[in-house]
Amino acid sequence: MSVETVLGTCHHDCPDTCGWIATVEDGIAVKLRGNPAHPYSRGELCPKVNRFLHRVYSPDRLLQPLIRSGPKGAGLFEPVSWNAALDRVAEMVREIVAIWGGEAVLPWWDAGTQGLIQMSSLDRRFFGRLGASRLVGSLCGGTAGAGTAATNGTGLAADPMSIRFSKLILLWATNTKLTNRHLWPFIEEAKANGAEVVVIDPIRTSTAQAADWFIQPLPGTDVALMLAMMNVLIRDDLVDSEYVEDYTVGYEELADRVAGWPPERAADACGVPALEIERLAHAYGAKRPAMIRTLIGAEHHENGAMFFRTLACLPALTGSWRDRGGGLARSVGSWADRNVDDAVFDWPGSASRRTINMNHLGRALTDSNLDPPVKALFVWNGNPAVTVPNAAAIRQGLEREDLFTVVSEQFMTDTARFADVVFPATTQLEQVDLVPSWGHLYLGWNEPAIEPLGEAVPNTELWRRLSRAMGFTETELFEGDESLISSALTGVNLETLRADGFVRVDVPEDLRPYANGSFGTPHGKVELFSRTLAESGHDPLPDFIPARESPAGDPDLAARYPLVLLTPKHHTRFLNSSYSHLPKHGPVEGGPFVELDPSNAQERSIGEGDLLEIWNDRARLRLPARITNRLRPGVVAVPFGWWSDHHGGRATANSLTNDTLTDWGGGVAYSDTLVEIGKVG
Ligand SMILES: Nc1nc2c(c(=O)[nH]1)N[C@H]1C(S)=C(S)[C@@H](COP(=O)(O)OP(=O)(O)OC[C@H]3O[C@@H](n4cnc5c(=O)[nH]c(N)nc54)[C@H](O)[C@@H]3O)O[C@H]1N2
Ligand SMILES: Nc1nc2c(c(=O)[nH]1)N[C@H]1C(S)=C(S)[C@@H](COP(=O)(O)OP(=O)(O)OC[C@H]3O[C@@H](n4cnc5c(=O)[nH]c(N)nc54)[C@H](O)[C@@H]3O)O[C@H]1N2
Ligand code: SF4
Ligand SMILES: [Mo]
Repeated sequence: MSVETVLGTCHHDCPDTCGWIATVEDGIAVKLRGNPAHPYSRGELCPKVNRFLHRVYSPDRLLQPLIRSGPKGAGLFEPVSWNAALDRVAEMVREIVAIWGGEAVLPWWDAGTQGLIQMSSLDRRFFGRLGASRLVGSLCGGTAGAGTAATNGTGLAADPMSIRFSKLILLWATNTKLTNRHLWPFIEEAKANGAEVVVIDPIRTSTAQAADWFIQPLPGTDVALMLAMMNVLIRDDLVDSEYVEDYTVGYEELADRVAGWPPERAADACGVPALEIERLAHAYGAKRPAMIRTLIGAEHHENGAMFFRTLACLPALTGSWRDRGGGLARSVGSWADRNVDDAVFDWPGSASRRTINMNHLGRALTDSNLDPPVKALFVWNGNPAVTVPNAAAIRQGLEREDLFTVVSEQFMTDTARFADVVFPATTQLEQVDLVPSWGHLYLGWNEPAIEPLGEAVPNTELWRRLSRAMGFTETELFEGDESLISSALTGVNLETLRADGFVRVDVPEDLRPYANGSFGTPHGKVELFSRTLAESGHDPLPDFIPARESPAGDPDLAARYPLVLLTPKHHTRFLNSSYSHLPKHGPVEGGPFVELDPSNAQERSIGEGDLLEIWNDRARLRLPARITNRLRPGVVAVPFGWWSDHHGGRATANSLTNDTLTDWGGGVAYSDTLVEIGKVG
């Protein structure tokens, strides 16, 4: 018997990017565990990926190409040969391009794998060569990055691992214990050294329960809270005036603006008592090092970019960037650009093509004025029928008889059910990749541990095969995987990386990016006042404007739909929609439900477990009630990630959600959703 161990890296869209070790016996992976040598994940995986081999070897894996044999969405398919499937796609795409032009083809992809080449590499060349429409916007992180950059000039942020040196930790709109679990031990280390942990979240999450202090604003109102914090910091002389003098612009204008936001005014807007706001501002102004930790929870609001733009002003006022364990820690993905340049995958001329925001997939598929209309859709690394807001419009679009849909997947997802052709995709155990991380400063290597199952292929191989089927001949379209990886890397020794499984991004151990200014703005200073924002039609200063779809934003709408709906990540065994259908995941988590406060339940005579209807103009869902003390009155929650089958074959959480784009950054405001609920029968 041959036994070997193979080093790899988790590919999931998760900040932790854990290192793993697969044990392979006679070509079959029999064990997957964390790599103890990995400096960040330190030998642990998670409740999802501890069961990854069940996913890889699931009897439900798609292992052959399929062609639709029933009505769209029915999930009826017949297996066909790769050649037959490729020929069908090539024939349809040629016809569509001949009649409608290349822009009638739309690629849609997300971060189902965030590996460098399997997330997005040869697809850019393939669709560039075709002249297809270009997908823009972001379901995750784009708004947070753009908001932060409006203040700091770039999205570059503090090293999350330096949180171990902090004395005050503000976990602001992030559910660390669930979504970023490998950071928690570093927070515990700080706590053991006396740090205070504050959680700011509209939901009393498991992270909030583990905190020293929990602050519960109404959803989408934090900017008011921040404005009042700055009011107090300035009023009570808690500003680092030297830092402000040397490294910021617009302090006077900002001071003027926040003077209009005393804690009492903010309290009215955000529902946090004025005294608590004062206390928070005082703690933030006095304790050092003070780290603000956030990921993407607060970006999904109509004022999502403004949240991050305003948040980034706080460490500049207190000079907290000077401290190891201070500043603002969010995605560190852009630090990886020191060693990784994915622009090498671009295709010349693509930049001029028509763009479609990925969050508006439903609108694009159903817009009769779109010229040219979307006639062919390719989806990989994502399950938009479940994960994109206003999903009812997406389903309506996917049902179009004149739309040709191609999906590359590991499983028959809600999206894949609507495909005309499905291609089987490999898992991370079956493909080579390099995985940059947005949660820590290590690049991970992923050596394939086993041969591809059945006829599944990595995404890169799919694009090579499609290029061949289309009769394209440019050599760039056929570049091999290892060559793609090495062409994008600089300053990394591939042999060492392969042997170790990870390498630190080329940044100092003590990374304090803005201790001495050096912000990414043209003058190197923090823009408390932003001329760039003014020029693009935004308020140059932080300000709080309630979302249109919120109780304060549209009283008429709120009269019909008085409850704010949050649809958060909730389950330890789910990664977005990726695991809810698997036997060791979905059934263990129970099923979807509506969570609400006892007062809202009482008003409507709702008891625990009652079947509820939850609805707005977009959709209606039926789910059992779960009455808890985790939400404020007026806020309800439905967990995200369940497929339509789990909802009785109907709408999912995102059928209800708002697809208004964020103020800037190209994201989407699914957390500004209003609904009503009532007991069925
Ligand atoms: N178990 C598990 N882990 C995951 C995932 C998963 O699906 N399951 N998904 C992964 C992915 S793709 C990502 S991007 C990360 C995301 O990681 P996080 O950003 O930590 O996760 P979210 O749950 O999206 O949002 C965090 C919190 O933001 C809160 N929030 C929403 N609106 C507001 C607001 O207006 N103000 C404040 N203060 N808080 C608000 C929500 O209540 C939620 O508790 O998690 C990753 N990790
Ligand atoms: N209401 C609501 N909506 C949300 C969120 C929320 O909290 N609430 N979270 C948002 C966030 S943060 C995110 S990141 C998005 C996630 O949205 P999606 O990216 O659509 O997330 P997943 O459901 O994980 O779908 C990933 C799919 O990629 C497939 N896949 C994985 N690896 C490969 C591969 O190598 N090749 C191919 N071809 N396929 C592969 C998986 O099988 C899976 O079906 O959802 C967003 N939508
Ligand atoms: S999903 Fe996240 S926590 Fe789990 S193994 Fe992958 S990177 Fe680690
Ligand atoms: Mo995400």
